[in-house]
Amino acid sequence: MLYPQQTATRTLEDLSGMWKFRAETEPIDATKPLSDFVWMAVPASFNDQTMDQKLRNHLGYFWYETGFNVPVDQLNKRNVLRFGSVTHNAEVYVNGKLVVSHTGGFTPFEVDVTEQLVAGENDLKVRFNNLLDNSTLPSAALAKDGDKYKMQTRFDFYNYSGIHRPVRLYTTGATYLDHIWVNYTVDGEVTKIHPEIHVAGDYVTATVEVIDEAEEVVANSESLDGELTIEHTHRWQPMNAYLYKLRVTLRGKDNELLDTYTKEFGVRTIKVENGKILVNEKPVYLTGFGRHEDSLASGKGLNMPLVNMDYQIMKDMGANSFRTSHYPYSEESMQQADREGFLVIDEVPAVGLFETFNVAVGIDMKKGETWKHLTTHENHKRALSEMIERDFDHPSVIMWSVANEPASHEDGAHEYFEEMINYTKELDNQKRPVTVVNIQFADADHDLIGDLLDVICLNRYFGWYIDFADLEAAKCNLKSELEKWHQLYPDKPIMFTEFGGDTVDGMHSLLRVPYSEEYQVDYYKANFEVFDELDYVVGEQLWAYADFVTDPGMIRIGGENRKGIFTRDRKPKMIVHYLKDRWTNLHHN
Ligand code: GCB
Repeated sequence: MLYPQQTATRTLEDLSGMWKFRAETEPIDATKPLSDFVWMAVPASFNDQTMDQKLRNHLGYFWYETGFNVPVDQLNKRNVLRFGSVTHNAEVYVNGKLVVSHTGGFTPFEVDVTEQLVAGENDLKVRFNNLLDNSTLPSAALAKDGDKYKMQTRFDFYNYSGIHRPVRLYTTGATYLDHIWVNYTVDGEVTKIHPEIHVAGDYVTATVEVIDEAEEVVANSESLDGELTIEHTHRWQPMNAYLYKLRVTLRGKDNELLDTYTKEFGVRTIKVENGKILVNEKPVYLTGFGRHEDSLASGKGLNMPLVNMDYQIMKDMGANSFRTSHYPYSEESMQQADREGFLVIDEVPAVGLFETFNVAVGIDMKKGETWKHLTTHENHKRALSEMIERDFDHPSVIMWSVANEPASHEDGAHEYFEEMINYTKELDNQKRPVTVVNIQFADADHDLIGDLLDVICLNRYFGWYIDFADLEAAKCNLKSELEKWHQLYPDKPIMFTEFGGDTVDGMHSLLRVPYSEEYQVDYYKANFEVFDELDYVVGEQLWAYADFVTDPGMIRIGGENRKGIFTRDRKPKMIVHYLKDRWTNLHHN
């Protein structure tokens, strides 16, 4: 599936706007206009657009409705309806008829609706749910009490839902391109490209061109499976991006133009060797954050001005990377990450694969039987393949994260992840490194899957959930755990994908107590002191970039996780200035 594009052969219409919306509190007939609705902006989460608390917190099914007009000429084309994402589970109805269902809240899906469309006004309805259970990604415990759902999520962010990313109607001819992957190998300056291109329908001739940033055609081929060579390659470098375009054109009899599509890509290598992550054969040290798609009013909905602002803030601070914790981010933000040169760890929504998980990590949890009780296999594989299909050509993606903090210390974890990691490696022709982000419970003494990973990625909270307010003990324990990991896997790089402590902006303390901005500074300095002594530590991604909304909870002040180094509205906490200084003076890269 390609990102929708207006080209000489394709039209594109964005159906964003104000749609009708309601909860399914009674049976709804898809052939009738929606009654008792409220207005909702699309794309966005529905939750924070309403003052109706019952609606905000409703668990179950919901409906959206909109109308759109189709000119009579457009009916001669192939019409495709495409959703950037619907969280978590969607059924789409066009003029009353079910046209597609999709499971998984963070990847795109599309459907050919040509048969269902009429000239003039058409009706579009989307039924979705915000329910998660033992089979879904993310994971939750779901029960039903009469006709009421009860859900206990196993993750630490608010379960925003709805149509989160753009809804578009695009057209193609009967012959169209529907998959392009730019496979390449690069040796010095010379890049050999063997694109993987799928076409539906018949064509007579094809051209494939590689275009550089000066809009010069630097390689071309007259067949879809021909080799293309860039003689003097301009590599895509971390924080110094360079993007090529691959333009594919199909023609029919009499040279008639059938389809044309242009896809951006970058040329870089990525490899793990001798305890280092190498980009373009050079070791990189990752600086940056775990983040969330989370903003005022939009919830988890696409908010490009904020994405852009965040990228500029991160660049200014000397951050060169982030993880898409805990789900694939929007296509638009990935495209922009390519252009800025960020190094991205791309994560599937496999968060909460830990049966007895509780947000209050300090609470002693008994060992569960996660791998006996979860039935996520099928959904996990689908989420991996949809993420890789979508994100394959992003040069920014340097590693796949197959899960965040699963119960990797429980029996059955090795079998489960061996299967998922092998599957990921089979799908990715680029053979990027693969990781599973490790939880503190599954420390070096208990984890069962470290041997499967290319990079050991640790989420550690010494000085917060463990050794609270005791940074001396935190440093000792952190160091001794790191030494154990290194002993176990001396050739594997180790990086931090999370570390942090809740900090209330504006709270100051001469005693530098936890929750104050002073403690956050001390906490990070203590962690950095340990990292800086160990050359096998190859990266530091703080938790988190900004405060974000969670379920209400005793340790979630104001319904937010406050570990951000910025508040939710991007006010800097004290640590920001220290970090900028550290990262802009780091000589690791
Ligand atoms: C974690 C999770 C993250 C939480 C964080 C916290 O380990 O991966 O989703 O938000 O801890 O702040 O507790």
